[in-house]
This record gives sequence, structure tokens and C-alpha cells, in this order.
Amino acid sequence: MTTDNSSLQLEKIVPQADDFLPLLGTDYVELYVGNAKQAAHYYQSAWGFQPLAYAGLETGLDDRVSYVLVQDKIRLVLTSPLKKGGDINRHIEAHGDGVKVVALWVDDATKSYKETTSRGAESYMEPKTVKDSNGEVVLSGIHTYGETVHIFVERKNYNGVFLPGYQAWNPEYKPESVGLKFIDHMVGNVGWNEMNKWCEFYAKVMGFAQLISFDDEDISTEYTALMSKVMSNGNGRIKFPINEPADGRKRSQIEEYIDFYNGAGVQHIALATDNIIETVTALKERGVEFLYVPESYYDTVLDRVGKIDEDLAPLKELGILIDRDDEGYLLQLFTKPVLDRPTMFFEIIQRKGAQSFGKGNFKALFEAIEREQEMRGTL
Ligand code: TYF
Ligand code: FE
Repeated sequence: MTTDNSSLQLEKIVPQADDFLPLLGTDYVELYVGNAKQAAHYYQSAWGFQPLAYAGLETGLDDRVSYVLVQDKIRLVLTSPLKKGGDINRHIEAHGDGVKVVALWVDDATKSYKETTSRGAESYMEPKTVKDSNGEVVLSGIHTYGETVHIFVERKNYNGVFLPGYQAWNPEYKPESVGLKFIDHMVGNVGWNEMNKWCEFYAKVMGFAQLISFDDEDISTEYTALMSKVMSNGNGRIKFPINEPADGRKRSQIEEYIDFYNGAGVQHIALATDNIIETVTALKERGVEFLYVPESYYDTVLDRVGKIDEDLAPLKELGILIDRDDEGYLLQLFTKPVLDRPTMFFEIIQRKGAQSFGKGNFKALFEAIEREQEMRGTL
């Protein structure tokens, strides 16, 4: 286990003259959940998301309901089935609650569909135009790892609250934001020996480049191991690390995920803040549970990362992790899984120059995850 960043293979993102899939950002993330009404309440009350839009019986749907929440640039959609059978129930039965759609904001959803399917992407949704009195949106979609999909959203001719078919949702209950700003990266866990296949998918089908790679030497602890590569789109706004399990002495956290999720899927969503101390303080007050890092981490952390702007005391108090690369440093912290199954969790991240992913924290982090696995009896 190395804890410095000397082996980072950080290739600078070269803006491609001919980016065949220009992405403007993450448009929304949709989770299929058992009870969208209660999930929406959780993301409001614990995470400070604000109500934005709603679709369900009242808007003419008869088989599903969706709540849309927003915090700065982050949009979450929580969808539940209203009837027996169908794709959403099947998804929930197989995976529990989890991310179905990572929607990408584009200028041209028809071109995005053609460029990706012609390079081998499997179609999920042919381009279709949806309209209401606020204009029109073009949607198209392709499959990625597991049952996860990417939907391309072209909304340049739309000025409604979210998408046609949704009405504004404006309940009185609006707990304050916790200062989350945008999605920094979203990580996929894939099966044994599948990492390269999916990295090649992002390279070939979506024009992404590999930013960083970690092998099992970098990130194996005494017990568990994994490998990870970070794929990024041309302008660097979209970063998708892909993890696969590696052989270790005990069950890898990636294997645990794959077992409980029944396949590949989104493992964590990293949310950026520009004040991690305030954000994590607010989240903890509202009951969000984070991984515990031993206090001894803080005895040596400054020797490793050097001088930082923040006082160490509140970072230690909150258990926030610190890492540095040649561009600066970052502060990060991970929640426990936010679902009943040990599957998806969140990362809170504040970047102060560093564009890497916290490799110097992997040992402390993975040992913390292993302690949780131990308590679950799944290690
Ligand atoms: O996104 C990352 O690469 C970091 C570290 O199972 C990480 O957040 C990598 C693998 C993992 C948990 C965190
Ligand atoms: Fe991460």
C-alpha cells in the first residue's frame, strides 16, 4: 500500500478538436426506489435538497410516480412504481433502491444517440421529442454497465421546471440546503475482469479518456482489494471511475456490492461543496452517518499533505480526510451506505486544486469500510 501520489498517471485532458459527444454536464440522476415519497422526504430533510417537480397520478400517470429534488446544480429524481409488474418493480426486486439513470445534458440528443449507437452502444431509448406549454425537450438513451442507462437530455428549447410531463412541486416543508454544489464524479462497480471492457466502452463509444488508474497494489489493504480507472469526458465535467473487485484475503467491498446489487451499478456519487466543514456539520446534525476514521489518522496527516488552509481540529472532529497531489489538495468524507443493502453511498468532496481522487486516503478509507463489513458479517 503506497500512500503518496508519485505513481499517479495523471494525463492532462487534451481538448479534442473533434469531440463527437460534447457533454454540458450531468442533467439528473434518477433512482428507482420502493417508496419515492419517503425517499424524497429523506433527501430533503437529511440532505437539504429542495423540491422542484413532481409527476404521478395527479399529472396523468397511472403506473409510476417521480419526485424531483434540486440542490444548486444537482438534480435527483426518485421514482417508484404504482402498480405490480413492469421494469421499475423488476429493477427494485433485483437491486433494491439504486441508480437507474445517469442523465447527461447535451446540445443535440439525436446526434448524441447516433454517435454512440454507431460506435456500438446498445439503444435504450430512440430519440423522442416531448413537449408542453414551456417548450420541447429531446431525449434519447443508451445502456451502460449493469442495468444502468445514460439518457441524453437536450433542453435548449425548454424553460419549464424540469421536463414536460412534470408539474412544479412546491410543498411548504423546505429544510435548508447543506451547501452541496454539483456532482464531482459518479463511480461504477463492475464485475470481475470487467473494468477494462467498460473503460473501453467510455473511450470508444463516448470519446472519454483515461485520467488515472489504480491497481490492486495501490489499493489493497490487509484484507480486500480492488482496481479502479477514472474515465473523463473531453471537457472534464464528467468523471466516471470504474471499479472491479480484485482478489484479496477476504471479500472485496466491490464484490459485496455486486452480490447485494445483483450486478454492476453505481457505487458512489461524489457531491462537491465549497465548505466541507459546514456541509458535513449540517449533514451530521440531520442524521447522515459517515464512516469512522481512527483519530490516529490525524497524528500524521499533515506530514503527508503539508500545510492546509483549514484548522485540523474541526477536520478531526468531523473525520474529514485530506490528500494532496501536485496541483493542490482535497478534503473528502464518505457516508455509510444510504440504503438497506450495503450498496450505494455518497462522498462529500471539496477540491482545493487537487484533481485526483484521494489515493492517499485509500488505506484509511478501505479499512473503515472493512470495519463496517465486519459488523455486517459480510467481510
Ligand atoms: O472515487 C474514488 O476513486 C474515491 C476513492 O470503493 C474510492 O472516492 C474508490 C473506491 C471505493 C471507494 C472510494
Ligand atoms: Fe470518489
